[in-house]
Amino acid sequence: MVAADNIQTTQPETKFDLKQYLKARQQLCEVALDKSLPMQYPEKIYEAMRYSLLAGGKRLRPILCIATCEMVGGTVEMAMPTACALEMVHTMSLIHDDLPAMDNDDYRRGKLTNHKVYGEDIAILAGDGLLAYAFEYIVENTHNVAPEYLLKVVSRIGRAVGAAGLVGGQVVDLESEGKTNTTLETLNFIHNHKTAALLEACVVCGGILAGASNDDVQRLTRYSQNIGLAFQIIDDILDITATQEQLGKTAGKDLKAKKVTYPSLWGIEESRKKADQLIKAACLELQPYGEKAQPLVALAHFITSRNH
Ligand code: GRG
Repeated sequence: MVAADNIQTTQPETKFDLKQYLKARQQLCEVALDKSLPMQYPEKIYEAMRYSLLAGGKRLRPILCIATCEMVGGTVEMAMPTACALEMVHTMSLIHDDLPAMDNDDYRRGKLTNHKVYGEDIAILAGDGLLAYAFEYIVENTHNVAPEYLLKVVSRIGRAVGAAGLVGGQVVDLESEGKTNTTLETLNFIHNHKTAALLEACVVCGGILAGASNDDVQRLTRYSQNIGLAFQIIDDILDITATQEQLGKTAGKDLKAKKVTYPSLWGIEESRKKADQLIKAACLELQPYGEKAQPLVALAHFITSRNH
């Protein structure tokens, strides 16, 4: 697990202790994720699925889901199965992204990638297994939530994952490989789909589970789209400025691949400014929730202050 102690928490406006909050929430998520996927026959595939699911990471997606559910009036228990499912989906996208046919990476979350340990065949199947299980897990394990809300959640996550979301973003990313004339519009398309779509599903589904109104859903959508793009801008900056040890994966990959990124278009300082503006806009959407929005406000600031 990524230690909460390594996290910088620059949020001037609030006394909210993000470090403590993240530590407690990460621990809750680790326990829930471990329980969600017990070992069974055929052990080989469960071992491969658990290897990546329990390899650490910031657990930002489940924490966003739980925080939003609580802000809108729900509980941790209502959100936890969906939160775990979102981490399963995120993990499977990382396993597939790291495959030789895609990004061809050897390290992820500070460990060897899934295919390096289990082979490409099992890594593909581990990703498929996690994706299918995520949907089953929500439906079978969520209690005290109206079935119509669960239907909405399942539909939202399906949309975020498929060709209208992660898959679509990945396809355009692959098409842009080796091209130095990728436009800002295409770059935005890639990251709105590859990165922001799943973050949006985390936030909006957390809200839906707690019975969010249409107005809530619109606010949460705008909040999450803004933090999603800011997250990617910072990710691009970290690819240049952070070490492999800090990132837990190969650093400097974008430069090496001559990939168009936000810092390559705008420079690092301007990119940081744009990310800060997006975070400000995101937090403005949360004003109606007052004190209850503190975790989501702090999480938004964490996105721009993180160093990994
Ligand atoms: C989802 C069906 C399906 C297929 C996958 C491979 C693929 C299609 C999409 C790629 C998605 C991808 C890897 C996007 C990058 C998202 C991103 C910025 C990941 C890093 O997230 P962090 O920093 O990582 O939150 P940790 O390890 O902390 O969880």
